[in-house]
Amino acid sequence: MEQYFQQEFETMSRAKIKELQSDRLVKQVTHVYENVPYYRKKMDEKGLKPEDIKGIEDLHKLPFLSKADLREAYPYGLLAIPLEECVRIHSTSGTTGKRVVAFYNQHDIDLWEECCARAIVAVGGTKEDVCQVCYGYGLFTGGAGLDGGSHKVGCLTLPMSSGNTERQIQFMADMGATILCCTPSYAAFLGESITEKGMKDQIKLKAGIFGAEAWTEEMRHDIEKTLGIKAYDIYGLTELSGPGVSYECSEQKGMHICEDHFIAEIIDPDTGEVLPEGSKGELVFTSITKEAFPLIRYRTRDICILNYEPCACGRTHVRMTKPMGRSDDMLIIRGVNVFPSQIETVLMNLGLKSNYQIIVDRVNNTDTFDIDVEMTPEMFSDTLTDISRTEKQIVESLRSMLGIMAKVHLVAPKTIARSEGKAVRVIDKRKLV
Ligand code: DLL
Repeated sequence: MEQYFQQEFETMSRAKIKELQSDRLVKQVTHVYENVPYYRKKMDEKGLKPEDIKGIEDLHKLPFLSKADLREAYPYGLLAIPLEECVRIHSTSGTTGKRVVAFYNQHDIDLWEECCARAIVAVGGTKEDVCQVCYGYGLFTGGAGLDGGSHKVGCLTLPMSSGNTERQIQFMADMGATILCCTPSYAAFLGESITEKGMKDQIKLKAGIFGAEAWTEEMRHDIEKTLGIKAYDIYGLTELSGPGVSYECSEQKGMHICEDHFIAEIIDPDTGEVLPEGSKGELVFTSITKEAFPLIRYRTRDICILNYEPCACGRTHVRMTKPMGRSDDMLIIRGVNVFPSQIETVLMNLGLKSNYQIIVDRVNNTDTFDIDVEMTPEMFSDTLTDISRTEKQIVESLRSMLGIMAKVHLVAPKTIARSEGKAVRVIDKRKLV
C-alpha cells in the first residue's frame, strides 16, 4: 500500500489545494508588502495593493522576480523577518559578494525538511531504513535538506557529504545503507566503483533519490541496473528552500510539486505570458509558506511541462517533467551551477581576453569540464613554464570561484573561431534529455 508522510496534504482534493493556495497567497502577499520594501516598490510600480490579490486567479497580476533581483537585493534586501529570527542561510555558487543567499527561520527549515521527508517516504522509506546522504553538506542545500528529511522520517542517517568514494562504499556496506541520496552522476560512479571492487553482494541499497542536475531515462536504467535499485528523481533550488520542491513517487512518471507550499506556473520565457495547461515553458514558483525569504513569481529559468492528470500513487499534487533545458545560459557541471560570465570574470581579472570556449561532456557518467583560452600575443612568446604557470593560475582562480576543477588549455592567439553573431562560448556535448 502506498505510504505518505503527510497524507492529508499529499492527497488533498484539487479543489482544496486551490482553496489552500489562495488563502496562503493572500497572506503571503500582505506579508511581503508590509515587510519587504523591495516588493512594496515593485508592487507600487504596478499600482498593486495587497487587497488586489484575492486568490490564485489574481497571481498573474503580480510582478516576476528573477535571479537578477536576488543579486540586486543581496544580501538582506528580500528578507521578510528580522535577521535575529533567522537560524540558517544557504547559498548557490556564484561570483563572490553576488551569490544568491536564502535565509530560513526554524519554521522554514521544518517545512523544507518535511518536503524532503515526503520524497523519502514516496520511495518507500520508513524508520527502518538507513539513509546515506552524499550530497554536499554546507552552503549547498542538498546535504542539509535530505539529512533533515531523513531525520523526520526516522531513518538512521549517514551524513557522509560528497567525495571519498572508498569511505562511502565501506559505510554503505558496513551500515547496510538502503537509501542513497546523491547526484545521479555520483550514483553512477559509485555503482561502477562497487562493481570494480566486486562488492555488489555486500550492498543492501533498494532506492536512490537523485537530483540537482539533469539526467536521462537511459542513465536511470543504467544506475538501476548497476546498483540493483529503483532510482528516483528529486528537484529543487536554493532560492525556494532546496531539494524537495518536487519529487518522484513509485510511478516514476514526473515529480509531484509540494503544492501546499509552492504555486507553480508555466510562462513563455520571452513574453512572460502564462501558458495554458500542458504547455512547455519556463517554470515560475511562488512560495506561500516561507516566512524568512518568500519569493513571489520567481522565474526558475527551468523549462518543463506540468501534468495535472491524477497519478496512480494517490498523490494529487501536480507533476512536472524533468527540466528540459534552461532559458538562460547557466550550466550545471557535476552538480555545480556555472555561468559563463563567471569564467569570463576570472579570465579578465588575470589579464586575459574574453576569447574562450567551454566544452562540457559526460564521460562514464561524469561531467568533463574543459576550457580553451586564447593567449594574448604577448603571452605567446612566453616560455612553456610561464604558460603552464598561467594555466595553473586560471584553474586555481576558477576553483575558488566555482568550487570545481576545470581542465584549462591555453591555445595560440586567434585559434578560437570568431562568430559573426553571438559568440559560441559553450559547447555542451552531453545528451541530457
Ligand atoms: O540543486 C537543490 C537540489 C539538491 C535539488 C539536491 C535536488 C537534489 P541549486 O544548486 O540552487 O539547488 O540548483 C538549482 O538545479 O534550477 C535546476 O536547473 C537544477 N536541478 C535541480 N534538480 C534537478 C533535477 C539544487 N532533478 C537548479 N533535474 C535548478 C534537473 C535539476 N535539473
